[in-house]
Amino acid sequence: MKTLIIDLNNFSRYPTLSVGYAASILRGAGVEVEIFSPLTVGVAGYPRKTRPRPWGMYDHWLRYWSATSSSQRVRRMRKAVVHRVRPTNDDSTQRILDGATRAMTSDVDVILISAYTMYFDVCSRICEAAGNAGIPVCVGGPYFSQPEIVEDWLPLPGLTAVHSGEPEMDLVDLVESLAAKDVSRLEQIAGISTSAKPVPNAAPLTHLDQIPFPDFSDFPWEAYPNRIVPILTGRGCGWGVCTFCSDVVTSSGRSYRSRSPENVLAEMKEQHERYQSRLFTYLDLKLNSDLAVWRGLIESTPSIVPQATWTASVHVGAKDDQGLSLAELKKARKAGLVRMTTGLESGSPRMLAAMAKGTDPERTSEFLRNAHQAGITMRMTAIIGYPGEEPSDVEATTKFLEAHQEYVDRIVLSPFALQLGTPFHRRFEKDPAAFPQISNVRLDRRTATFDHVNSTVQSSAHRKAAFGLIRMVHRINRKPHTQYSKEFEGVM
Ligand code: B12
Ligand code: SF4
Repeated sequence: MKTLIIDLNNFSRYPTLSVGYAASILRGAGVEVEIFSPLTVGVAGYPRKTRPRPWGMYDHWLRYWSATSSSQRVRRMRKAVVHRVRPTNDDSTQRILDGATRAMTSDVDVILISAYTMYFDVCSRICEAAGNAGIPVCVGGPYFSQPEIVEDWLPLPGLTAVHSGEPEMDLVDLVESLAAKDVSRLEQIAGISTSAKPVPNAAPLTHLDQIPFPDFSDFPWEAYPNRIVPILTGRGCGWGVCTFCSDVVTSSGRSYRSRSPENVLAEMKEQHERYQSRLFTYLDLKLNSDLAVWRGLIESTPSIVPQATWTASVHVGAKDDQGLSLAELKKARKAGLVRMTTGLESGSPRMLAAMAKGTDPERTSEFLRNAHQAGITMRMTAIIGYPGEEPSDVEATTKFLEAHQEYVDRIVLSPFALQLGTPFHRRFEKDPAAFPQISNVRLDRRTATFDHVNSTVQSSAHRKAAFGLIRMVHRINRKPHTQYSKEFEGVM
């Protein structure tokens, strides 16, 4: 039996974890697997933020202004421009379709597509081609955890089923039922929706150590600038309550579960040997969620992979032990941790409380100084325009960054996004009157976000404060590359 996996995550810096897991599980059960990656037909992944050009500040301001404009026309024009430069544009869609169709040879029994919602158009054309060739198709991915997305995709002609949740334990059964075109067996699988029967997500996986290590052997390693291996030590986030966060409502992010430190270290060793790589990126939303894993990594990595270099995301919680003391950060640096990312989101305690961020600017400040002293470069995310934000809150973020510019390498500043399924969205859905700042709300199912007008950001005082913040962000982002930020440029 042969399964074709189409990877529409398609990142340009390293292989896709979910696809590596699927390949490994299916091969382990004797299923023949072929992977189609759009990189092999010259379609670049989604662009990630890199060092801006000197004039980038004005470009940033224009993008911010057009994203938050109250004029629908301006926002529509912005979307059209963005569409043209993305790998979902017409040229890329055609190339992906041609490549995927070529891969649908007569010996393919089943097609699995792993997709972001932005790839709806190309998926619909792939499904149609598969339907014409009589090959069953199942689609899955992070955002199929949301019923609105499942409902949108299910009617696609040629699509047999949508999967919501983590399919690892059922994947072989899933592929066999699809190949046998046995719909009643297929519908027994948790998380499988068919046009006849949309269902809720499969329950989150519990015994993560039972999953085999991902197989990245089919990925076009020569297409990446260097060999970075992605690893995930757990699913979800140990904090998990930030109101704006869509990561913790995705298929694999819905609750926090962890692997054992031994299992993670064994994977690191095996992947190092298989792919001759010493570069790793941990995809965990909060690598310091389970302190036994975090401490296991900073303790044992040097003996497992000497001279390993790696990156991670952490959450600097205001309370309790976070595993991020100066001594621990120094140890982490010695173990190869060269770049971390963490969410500042705002420098205003009032906004952090509104977001349920669980952080405190003073503690974050201490953390940044310590990380810098330990020699770890730092990337931070920040949000502008969270509903109810005053110009003085924006100024607090600018001041925080100004005071810490020496310790921070890159800032990703994003306008508040109302994302489908987030705690903010579900609250808004129940009681829109509680958020008088938000109006003209319309779901864009292709991006799983709601277009809306946010009056918080429309005043000239807020715009002025926003410009000051963008200027500060630009100053930080213009810092020259360090050796390590170069190695992981565009990764995080
Ligand atoms: C790590 C990560 C990245 C990494 C690597 C991405 C990659 N391609 O490997 C980086 C940082 C590069 C990145 C970039 C971007 N990302 Co990203 N990323 C994530 C993150 C945090 C984890 C993804 C991951 O590996 N999870 C672990 C694996 C095991 O889980 P999974 O992918 O969900 O797969 C499981 C299930 O979904 C399912 N599954 C997956 N595919 C299939 C297929 C079938 C047939 C079946 C049955 C099941 C199935 O099985 C898997 C195992 O359980 C998610 C958030 C999240 N919590 O998922 C966002 C997320 C996937 N990213 C997102 C976005 C928007 C982006 C960007 C476009 C952002 C940007 N503008 O820069 C870029 C695009 C990158 C690209 N494709 O080129 C969105 C996707 C939203 C959407 N509408 O679909 C997410 C969900 C974040 C969010 N909450 O908004 N990302
Ligand atoms: S700490 Fe990060 S991943 Fe965790 S809930 Fe908050 S924003 Fe989401």
